[in-house]
Amino acid sequence: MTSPRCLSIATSDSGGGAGIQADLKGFAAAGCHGMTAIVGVTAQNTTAILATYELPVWIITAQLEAVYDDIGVDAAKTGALLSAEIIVAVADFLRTHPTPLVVDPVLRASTGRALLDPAAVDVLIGSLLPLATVVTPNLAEARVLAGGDGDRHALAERIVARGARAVVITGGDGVGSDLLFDGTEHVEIPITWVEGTATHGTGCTHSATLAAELGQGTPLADAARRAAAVTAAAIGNGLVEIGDGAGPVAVAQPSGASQRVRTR
Ligand code: PXL
Repeated sequence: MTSPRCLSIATSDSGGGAGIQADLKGFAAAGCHGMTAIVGVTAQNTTAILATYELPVWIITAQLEAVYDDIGVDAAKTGALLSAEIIVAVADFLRTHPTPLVVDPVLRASTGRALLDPAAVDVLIGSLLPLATVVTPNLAEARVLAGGDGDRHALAERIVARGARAVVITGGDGVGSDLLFDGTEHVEIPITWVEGTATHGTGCTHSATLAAELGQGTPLADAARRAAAVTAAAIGNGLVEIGDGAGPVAVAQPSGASQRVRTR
């Protein structure tokens, strides 16, 4: 009996709030075995990213090979990928290892620093979107991916036209719902608005939970509902006392040792 195997391809946040660290907490909360292919490291706390370091592509691919060769992956997610070179390496690998894939198109930290070279956006659109089961931009990221403005329905349709199989435009920018578009139907996913200042890691928690659900075979709309609910609760539980800036969200971890069983 094994747990669903979920992989985060993303960047470390030394402050433990977002990135790889949030993804692992999200996977654990969803009862998955979490794994990582770390593409870079940030020196970061709740107030700022002080430095960013990209890992060489060979060690990123080596991490992916190590995990896929022995363990296997039921679902993966990407987070901050930092550069065009890294996106190309990750996309080349995933193209030959088809996997249910959540692409969280992280462009910028909420504290301001870019987490993707702006020149790499076209590479993300051209090489990673076509591999995505679902892409999870916030509204600002959706405008960039869609290449212009428009209402959420129009943005979602343009993003799917650019190759993603489905998109969830996350709310939280004052919008009371996430919007799922699967290429056919627009589905509003209501979000329980939770007042809270400890919001660092919100997007990562959302996409990690979505990946964990897809890895367990949950249908996309149900997986998106679950991701919205878990993320709202994690903001409600957020660790406001941690650091001087926006504290990390806190995902409720399972109380017992029991994990969901993966069926082959
Ligand atoms: O929330 C997006 C994100 C992803 N990855 C890393 C981050 C952030 C936001 O700060 O630092 C490493």
